[in-house]
Amino acid sequence: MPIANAFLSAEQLSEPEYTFNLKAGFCESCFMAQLIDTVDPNMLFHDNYAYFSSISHVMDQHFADLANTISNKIFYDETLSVIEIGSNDGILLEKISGYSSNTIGIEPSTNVAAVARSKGLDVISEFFNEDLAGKLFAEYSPAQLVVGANVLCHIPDLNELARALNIVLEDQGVFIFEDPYLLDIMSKLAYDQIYDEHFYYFSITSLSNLFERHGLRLFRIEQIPVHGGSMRIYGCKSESSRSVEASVVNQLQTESDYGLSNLESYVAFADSVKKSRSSLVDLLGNLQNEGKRIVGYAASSKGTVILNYCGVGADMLEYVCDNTPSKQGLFTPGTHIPIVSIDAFAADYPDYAFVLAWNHMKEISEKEKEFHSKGGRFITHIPEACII
Ligand code: DWN
Ligand code: SAH
Repeated sequence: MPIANAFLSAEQLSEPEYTFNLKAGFCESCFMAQLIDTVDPNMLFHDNYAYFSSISHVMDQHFADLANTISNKIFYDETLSVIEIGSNDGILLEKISGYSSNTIGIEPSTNVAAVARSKGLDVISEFFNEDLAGKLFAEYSPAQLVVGANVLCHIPDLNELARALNIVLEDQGVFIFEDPYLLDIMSKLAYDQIYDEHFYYFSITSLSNLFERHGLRLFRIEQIPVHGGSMRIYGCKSESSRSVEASVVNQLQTESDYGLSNLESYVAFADSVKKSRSSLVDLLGNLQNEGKRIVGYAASSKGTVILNYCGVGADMLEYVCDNTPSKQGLFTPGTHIPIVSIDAFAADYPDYAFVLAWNHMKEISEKEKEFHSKGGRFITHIPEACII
């Protein structure tokens, strides 16, 4: 599998592409689902990171709501700092800064961090780790909150991450993370969440085990609909005065009932993924045989997984359109399909658009009413291959 966000220029098409063995495993001791072979984070998060969080209106509203929740329910001392890990182009950091003047973003991908800085935000371009935690503690006040969206699963050494949290957090401080949720991935067959940047696929069971090893604990969880099904976790130091809420206990039971701690559940998932691939390939192949024009919609990281795993290439999809200006003019990793603007899509509608960011289906279909009204149809593979 190529690196999911390593989109290629025309010149790079003739050069060899870096690939790695994409394999997910499951630990029968701590119940963590994770990648077996991993890619060095420096190859993933750098000065040309392809994903700009602010491309989605729905995500913008989601983060406005999160900032509001944080300021109402979590902040307890305005002299303490607030740290956001993986602040990207500042989509959440900017909103939190509206409620706290002592806010700092940590973002190793320098190109997206530069966008956040251009909004006047304070961002350190480094990986969050134990070393940086020590520096933050020395230079800023202890943290009343460490928050991160879609970043915890991007950090290969979670034991170090937990140690770093212990360093920066004030004794009553809170951490909040939201990431794709394993139970959603398994129940929706969202195997495209499995790629290089996502080192882990979290359950409340595996996260509780991780944090308990480090004198930390979860006290609240909330299931949220973004990115196809995510979990927001609230945690604190073990000795904090916050009591564990029913949401945590109930979810542990739900996971146990589902069989998230049993290897058989993962073997069954792997079988279902293979069937999902076959039905998608059949659907696309039949449409192609009927002479239909099919394109991809959204050059997402997940799209790289679907296209490469299912063997869907430039012979099947005319192009992939995407609203990120810096992706346009490039080619998809591994499959080398040209990426064009949404304007190019609108200028000459195809018969079908295969949505490679199914998590944004609602937002995309609302934007593309005209495509639909002119007879165009979307294809999705989640939870099963179908035309909508
Ligand atoms: O975890 C991660 C999430 C938060 O973002 C990262 N590892 C990388 C990235 O994953 P992704 O690339 O799969 O993210 P999305 O948000 O599912 O994909 C968005 C892509 O879709 C972007 O390239 C923009 C495009 N898009 C579009 O063309 N029109 C998105 C929307 C909402 C649209 O209306
Ligand atoms: N929080 C944003 C961005 C998610 S993409 C959102 O939800 O939309 C993941 C981001 O985490 C990238 O911008 C990446 O550069 C950053 N990241 C990866 N590893 C990190 C680490 N160790 N510390 C801080 N940020 C990291």
